[in-house]
Amino acid sequence: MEDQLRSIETEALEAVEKAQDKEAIEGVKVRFLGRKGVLTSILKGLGKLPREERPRIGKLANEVKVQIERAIKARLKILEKTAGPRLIKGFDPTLPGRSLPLGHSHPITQILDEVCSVFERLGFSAAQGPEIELDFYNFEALNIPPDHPARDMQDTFYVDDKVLLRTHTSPIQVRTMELMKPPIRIIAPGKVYRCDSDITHTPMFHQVEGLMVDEHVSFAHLKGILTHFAQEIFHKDTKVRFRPSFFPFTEPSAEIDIQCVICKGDGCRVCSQTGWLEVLGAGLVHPQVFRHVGIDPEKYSGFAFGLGIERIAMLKYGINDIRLFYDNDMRFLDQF
Ligand code: 2NL
Repeated sequence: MEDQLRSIETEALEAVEKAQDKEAIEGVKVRFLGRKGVLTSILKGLGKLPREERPRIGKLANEVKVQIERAIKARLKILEKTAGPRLIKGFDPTLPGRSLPLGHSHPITQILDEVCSVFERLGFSAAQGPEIELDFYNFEALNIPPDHPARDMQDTFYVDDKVLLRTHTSPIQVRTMELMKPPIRIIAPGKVYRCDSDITHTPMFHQVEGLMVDEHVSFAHLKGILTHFAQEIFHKDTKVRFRPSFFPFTEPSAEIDIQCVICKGDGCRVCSQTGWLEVLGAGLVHPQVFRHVGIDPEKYSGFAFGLGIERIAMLKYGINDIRLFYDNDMRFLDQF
């Protein structure tokens, strides 16, 4: 068996060297490595050998296979280099064809997918909901009272006094809590709408919110998961800082900064000389929110967070005008 393998190797390597074109190489490949090839039939017959012989012969057969493959690759390379253009009536069929322009997903979609996949790897499932929402799911259930500034006509697009375009993706999470019993671990990606437009705001932008509800969920879980998130999206050594903040729907609340990706904390224009960039808002779900959806705040606790995708994309790529994402200028979009 061993001798047979050796002579197959010699024979194959000679055949490879003799081959003058791609077709000949293909023939050698079929003869030795193909489905009905010499080597394949040996590998198939391994089972018939005495048990103690199998590993050694198997290994040798594999080595021979690798040698032949390597020789074929090397020979193809040489043939490619030496093959001159073959003219057929003034037309060279070996010239490469004209390539068709190949599209790709929008940079915002790319970041959105990336953010979602970080949380999906941690066991969060993506949930969906309507972009045209009821006031109850967008504000009321989130402990945002009727006179709260966030409801101001200047920020919210109203359809009528009870119906509006969602201003964040929180209503997805409110709806999920209404339908599901804890444990809950979801992310809510999607489009949101606010009446605002300048170099850092567009009337439509993308948000990802997240929610984890169970018994004994603590601020420590929030810190661990969001630190991991920042280090996956930016850099594995990214420094993060949790600052006390306020949201009507969480208590306590925090804003999360990463060390400036541009100046690494020294202070620059992007971070307004602070060395830090705000990337997330988060907190422990307010008991009043739990009561609105019928979850017992004595038994369960949870954390929630929210982030703007455009903002993450701008920081990650050093883009200073958000409107570039929506001008549909291919010279800009094709860079991603
Ligand atoms: C930010 C802040 C945040 C949440 C969103 C949330 C959702 C439910 C209950 C409680 Cl259903 N909280 N979401 C919590 C804290 C912050 O987003 O700056 N977003 C861009």
